[in-house]
Amino acid sequence: MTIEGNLDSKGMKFAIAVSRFNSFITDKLLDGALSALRRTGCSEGDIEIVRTPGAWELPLVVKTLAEQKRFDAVIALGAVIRGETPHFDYVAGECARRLSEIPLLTGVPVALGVLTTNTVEQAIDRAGAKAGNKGFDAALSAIEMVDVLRRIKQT
Ligand code: INI
Repeated sequence: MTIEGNLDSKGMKFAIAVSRFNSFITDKLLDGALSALRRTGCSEGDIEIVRTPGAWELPLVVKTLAEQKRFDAVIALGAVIRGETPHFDYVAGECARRLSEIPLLTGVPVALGVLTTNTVEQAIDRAGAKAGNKGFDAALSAIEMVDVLRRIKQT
């Protein structure tokens, strides 16, 4: 038997936590995530968007949202660009590491849509230019995770 999640988000509730730092990139990631949710059937009223100052602040906001149990999944969006910060390794590493702990603590899936790139060009490419839109991809992962967890629990 294979258990696999579908990409139908009708009736699912999502929170999107999106950082304002590098908003010229994160706005595109948000557009991508919203497009994926809408195109798979999610209603506008089932999506809440929360802004954070930067990627560093995402884990606490995502944890707070996940703990509320109001959402089937939380999508975290941000952009950490190496060229712009000597703190890249701390901000990028800690953000991803702490986000990864939240689903295990809360049981709520968290999709990682935080870009960590060496250059602005790479970030642009991954936010809808040449290399797809990682916000779109993160939202699809969230939808699939909600469905696959439901299916596992039903068996
Ligand atoms: N935050 C980001 O989301 N991306 C970055 O590239 C970045 N840089 O370059 O520093 C960044 N810094 C801000 C950080 O996330 C916090 O908001 C700040 O340190 C205040 O806590």
